[in-house]
Amino acid sequence: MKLIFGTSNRGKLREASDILGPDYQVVCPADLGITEDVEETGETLEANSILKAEHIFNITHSACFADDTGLEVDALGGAPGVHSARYAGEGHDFAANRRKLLEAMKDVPDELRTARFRCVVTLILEDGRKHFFDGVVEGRIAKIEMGTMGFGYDAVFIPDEFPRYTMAELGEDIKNSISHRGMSLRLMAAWLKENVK
Ligand code: ITT
Repeated sequence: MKLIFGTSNRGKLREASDILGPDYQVVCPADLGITEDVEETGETLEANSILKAEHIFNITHSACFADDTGLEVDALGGAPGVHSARYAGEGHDFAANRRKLLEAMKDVPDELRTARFRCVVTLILEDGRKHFFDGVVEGRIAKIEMGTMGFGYDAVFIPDEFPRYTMAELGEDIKNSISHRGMSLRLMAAWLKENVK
């Protein structure tokens, strides 16, 4: 089955292809020559996930999905949350975002460094109906950056299942097996198998 993933983030695209496996051909808007971006003006992950999926559906009228992901840090009252991409400014600068986060967390003791990635996927099928799939992975914020794999906040996020490593040290296969995106996209794939013949 061909699915358009409404993202401009190549890291997400690679992960989605691996997670969904050979039964799905995952393409992104850029591969189809679609260059218009959508403004993420929603106040929630779900709202932005819908905006991104609808944007692609309105152009293509084909089966598509989008994800909006946020890092919720308890010691920061849930920030950066829905603003994770623009935490350090408009540039979507992953390194600047990580630096700002580590600075904000510099005096926070170990036991209060809990955090989670939350991912909301919106799937829109050709009939225009929407379906939602949520994924979450619990962990904590590292004191320094560690690892070079992955993207975004991976180098500062230590998942509870592997408490000695950041996501960026664990690598893509392990990340996908435990991650927020792995969870939501596996739920989506299971739903598609059951409901779309
Ligand atoms: P699209 O909207 O085009 O999909 P984006 O990178 O802007 O790409 P989000 O708004 O969903 O995607 O992401 C919010 C931020 O969270 C952004 O800075 C991401 O790099 C970061 N992020 C998302 N998923 C992540 C992951 O699996 N690991 C680490 N950081 C992640």
